[in-house]
Amino acid sequence: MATSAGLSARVGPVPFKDVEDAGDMVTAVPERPSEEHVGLVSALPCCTVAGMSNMKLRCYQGFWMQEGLVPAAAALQRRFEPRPSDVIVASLPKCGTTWLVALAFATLARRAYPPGAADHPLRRLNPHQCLPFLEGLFAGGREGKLDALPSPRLMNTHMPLAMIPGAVPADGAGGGCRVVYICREPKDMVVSQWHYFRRVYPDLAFGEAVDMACDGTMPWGPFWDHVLGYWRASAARPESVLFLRYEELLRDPAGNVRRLARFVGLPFSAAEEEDGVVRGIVELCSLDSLRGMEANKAGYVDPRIKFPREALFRKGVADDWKSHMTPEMARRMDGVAADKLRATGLAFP
Ligand code: PAP
Repeated sequence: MATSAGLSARVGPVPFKDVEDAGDMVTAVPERPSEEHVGLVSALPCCTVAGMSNMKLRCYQGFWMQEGLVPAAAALQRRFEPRPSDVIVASLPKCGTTWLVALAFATLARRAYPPGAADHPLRRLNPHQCLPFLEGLFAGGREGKLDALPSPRLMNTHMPLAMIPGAVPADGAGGGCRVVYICREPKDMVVSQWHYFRRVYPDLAFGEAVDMACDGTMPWGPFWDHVLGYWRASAARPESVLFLRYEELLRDPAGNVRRLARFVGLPFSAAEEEDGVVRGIVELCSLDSLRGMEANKAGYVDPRIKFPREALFRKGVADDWKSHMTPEMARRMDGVAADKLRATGLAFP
């Protein structure tokens, strides 16, 4: 288990759950006292999602989020200080986050934890426990823990890029870190979201999930603005933002793991290729492998909201929308996509 003294001597990324559990670390990093945000939150546009126990979303700087996360977004923008060696895994929910988190951790930490090792953290922890979730930490005033992590830090967020200041500085400016973004065909994201949400909110109608995506009023939405923020940054600064697609990962997982490794400055050596390290990472992080781990069969993603961890590992295919959407729903979503993505160079064929 990690200790704060032991951590400083280590190379990152280290499994974040171990850091959280280390007693002396907890006392070494006091929580930030909560700030007064009532005025900020109550002044923002609001909408509720009926099928989700009237979940309240607020529109903050153009993006909808659960109102409890607005203070986290504000604190993150004010206080997050990226290190040049940081790697941030970013996504909208249900676009391949868990898979990419696992692949990124296995790739960056492969020297300390070869993928075949019996004690690999991904064999005892849910992938989300291996990375700090930025807005979760900032929501609880616990972001001081990030400072104690050894470099390179590997972190996870659903925040739009515009809300992670300094991650990708404007053209010509120095600094920043590296961001790996994953997106997914939006109709499949909606299907995945609906199945997931229904585990806690069984009354959510599929049509409501489609409406949320089309109207933009889904957590961290609008989809288009979220994706385009990262898409445009990847075009302007390809050395800073790697833009991946879930469908491409399905088609060629090994090729995309190699891309990821090159992007973070840790390309696989000829010896690693020969030893089957890439194949080992792909196998360790495959849906069947992760689904079979005890840590992913029990427990909750977030103990407060009670989404079972096993709900993160459902079907894992492309085009599942074909067995869920009416032709009219699909046409509507495709129409919104065509409209929002016109002349951006981004498309979901
Ligand atoms: P999150 O953003 O809440 O972490 P996320 O991991 O993005 O969720 O979404 C889960 C989806 O990724 C599920 O898709 P589905 O509902 O269409 O099946 C899940 O099956 C898929 N998924 C999770 N892990 C893997 C994996 N290792 N390989 C392929 N797909 C995966």
